Amino acid sequence: MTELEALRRDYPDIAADFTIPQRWESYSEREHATWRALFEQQCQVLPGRACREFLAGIAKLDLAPDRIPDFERLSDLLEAQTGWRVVAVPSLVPDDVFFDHLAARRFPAGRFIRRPDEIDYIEEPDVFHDVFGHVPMLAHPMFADYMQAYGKGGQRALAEFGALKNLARLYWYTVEFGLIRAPEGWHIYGSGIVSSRAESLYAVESPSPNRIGFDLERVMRTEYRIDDFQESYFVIDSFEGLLAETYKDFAALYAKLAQGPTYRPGDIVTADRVLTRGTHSYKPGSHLPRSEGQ
Ligand code: HBI
Ligand code: FE
Repeated sequence: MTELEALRRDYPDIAADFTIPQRWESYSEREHATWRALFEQQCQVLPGRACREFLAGIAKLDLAPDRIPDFERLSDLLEAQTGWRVVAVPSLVPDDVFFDHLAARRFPAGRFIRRPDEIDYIEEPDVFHDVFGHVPMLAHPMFADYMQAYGKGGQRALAEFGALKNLARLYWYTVEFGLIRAPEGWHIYGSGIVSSRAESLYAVESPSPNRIGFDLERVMRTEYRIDDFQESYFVIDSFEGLLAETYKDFAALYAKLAQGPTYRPGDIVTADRVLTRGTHSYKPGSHLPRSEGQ
């Protein structure tokens, strides 16, 4: 049975591109209340910590605590800004499907919302992570282009052995867990951080993680952790600069990456522009290390 056929049992109306109708009317009051609780919690921590482009996106897209957004209405506002739309999916979709959506400027967002007992941590992306975490940055023209470039890069990387792993690391350390330079230090733009209260505080203020100036090859050589706060964050100077990196010859880069070292999540190397060297002392819920692909 294919992945799509398996999903069809729970989602009879799933399409070939893994999209489903959002059925906004079907959200319960309890589900809207979960959105509201998460939204209000983040509004308390993000001013002064999230970058201004993220906060501007929230305002431009009329994102508000009262209700889970209706994707059609949200997409109309987003499309007017950058040409992107948001489509509903069950949760994680296969890599090729994900890349095809991004390359077409469609962001696949989980339809479900976490249960109240999962407020602080979920394994699969829900509507709060996907819409609150990812969509505001898609209202920023440079970032919108960067995400599409990632989708196109992914389509090509699928054909090249090993390249997907390198590209997925870039996504992880930018789109999901990226920081950007600010006059007073660094601000958050990564969706995995902005959608988590605890990691928003940790990423900006904790002395525990390394904060290292972004370098494309360095990031593509660095494994990541999926089960705990990041040990290293990579700090970009600007979204213009990040987008410019995607115009590099990735085929030559992948060939180079096939040789040479792979770094562990907490490593610091000689060539790094180190902004803060982590103490690694604060390890919330630290369990055994687990990283990508394990
Ligand atoms: N699907 N819905 C969804 N969201 C993601 O962030 C996502 C995905 N499928 C694959 C994927 N991410 C990554 O494995 C790729 O970026 C490599
Ligand atoms: Fe995400």
